[in-house]
Amino acid sequence: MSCVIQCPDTAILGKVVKQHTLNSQTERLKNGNASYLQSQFTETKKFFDAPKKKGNDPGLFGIFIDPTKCKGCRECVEACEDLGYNALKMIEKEDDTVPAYQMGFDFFRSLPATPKEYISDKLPVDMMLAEDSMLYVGGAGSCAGCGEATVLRMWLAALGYVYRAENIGIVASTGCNTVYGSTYPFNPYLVPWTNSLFENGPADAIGIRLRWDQLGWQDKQLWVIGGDGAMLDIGFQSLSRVLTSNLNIKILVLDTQVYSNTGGQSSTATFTGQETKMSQFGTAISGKQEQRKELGRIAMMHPNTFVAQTVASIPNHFYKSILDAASFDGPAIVNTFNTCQPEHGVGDDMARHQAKLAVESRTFPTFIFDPRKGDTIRERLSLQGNPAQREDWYTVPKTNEKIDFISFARTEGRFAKQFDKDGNPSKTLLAGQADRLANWHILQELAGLLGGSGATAAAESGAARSGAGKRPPGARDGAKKVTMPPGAGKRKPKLPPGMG
Ligand SMILES: Cc1ncc(C[n+]2csc(CCOP(=O)(O)OP(=O)(O)O)c2C)c(N)n1
Ligand code: SF4
Ligand code: SF4
Repeated sequence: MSCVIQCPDTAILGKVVKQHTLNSQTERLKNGNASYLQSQFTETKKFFDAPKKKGNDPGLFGIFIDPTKCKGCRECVEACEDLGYNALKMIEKEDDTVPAYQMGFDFFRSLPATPKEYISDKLPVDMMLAEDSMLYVGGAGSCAGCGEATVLRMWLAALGYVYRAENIGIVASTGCNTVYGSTYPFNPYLVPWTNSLFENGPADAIGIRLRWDQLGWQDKQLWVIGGDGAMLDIGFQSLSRVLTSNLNIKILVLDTQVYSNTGGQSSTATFTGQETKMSQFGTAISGKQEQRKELGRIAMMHPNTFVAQTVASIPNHFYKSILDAASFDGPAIVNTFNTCQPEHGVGDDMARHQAKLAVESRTFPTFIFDPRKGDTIRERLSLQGNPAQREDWYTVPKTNEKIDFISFARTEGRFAKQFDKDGNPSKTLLAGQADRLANWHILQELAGLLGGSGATAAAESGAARSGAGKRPPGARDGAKKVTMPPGAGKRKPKLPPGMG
């Protein structure tokens, strides 16, 4: 199912069907395609062997491609290969292949939905089998392989599965998402969507929320989406206002570390050493010199606010972040790392891979800060999702290779000029490395995994200047507890009727 989850364009879908249903559907076909279509379904351990063992009806599993939506990014093949299945391969769109795949997809659509008994509520990845999850249906004008589109699909899948389409509304801040999300005559969303301006998505949402609450629609999900330009820069004040409002407004940030839609200008989310349209690599400056602003850290310091940072390539963490944000009674923000192929200088099939590497290399650590978990920051903050949580860097057990920010930068075109002909990193990139380590140390310290009051300050002040970023002596000696106001985080989440 990884292929289905990771496809940015809803072009590859899976279904489970019972043998007698498949037989009756293919028997009705008069065109001689019955045996071909039967052969597209197979017996798997999960849907066939396991139910059979328990004495239940086994199901047959099939995966189908919609040739009208597939942009040929190869993300599905990469995801499948990474799991070691190698079940998919790319073929050309030709005059004889397209009609065959269209016929297969039409048949797929004519079948009934996957029966509920094959979708486990305990396995978030199963959600993509449910019809209620299909709220981002493809047809968007995004680039092939765009990381943002996969995040939008998975986000709406989780919300649709739990809350249903009729209980969801979107306020979009101008950016790539509004352009590919509203290019006439296509509309990838099956839920209401509105766009005001680049800078005021969160402010727009306050008006909608207040009106919805007047109408008694307290349980409906209202989400604002926007890029790092919208949320960290030009709409930052508006965002901060929402996070201080105690209102049930949720924010999804599509962080591509640049203003993607207008051609890749730097934002405050841009990494040190990254080359962008406003931080070119040349004789005067060599790529971005400032340190990245950490929206997640800033958001945590707002009162009674849920904050998560996550990636689509770790689906369980991603779905948990979205659903915990959705059930939180108050403002919630989920910041996601998104690959933007033209601006990051990576292949069309690399969004999943690069997001995973961004986590492993501390470039973009995952975390969940949930005020419901307790009164102290360390009780509220979980660094789950990151490998080797107590270490500076993660080392791959099999190869003993240390994965750091420089390893990540080596794989992307946006940092290419920061390496000399022998592959040595520049001073700027070393400063970027120190900045990423300093950020990681702050998160470790807040989560209670790194002690010592001087740890953060020493790491941060050294980061941009020297590229050192060393862990200070005695750093593990138990962090001080930070107390939150009494009663904070004790409110019970409200769910729409029937969803407890
Ligand atoms: C006030 C204002 N300034 C500039 C623009 C032009 N503009 C439209 S989209 C955009 C960039 C959006 O970047 P980001 O929010 O990071 O989203 P992305 O496109 O990267 O997903 C800019 C500068 C605008 N619409 N309004
Ligand atoms: S090649 Fe890309 S668009 Fe086509 S099905 Fe695979 S992931 Fe989806
Ligand atoms: S420019 Fe980047 S963010 Fe925008 S659609 Fe293309 S890949 Fe996605």
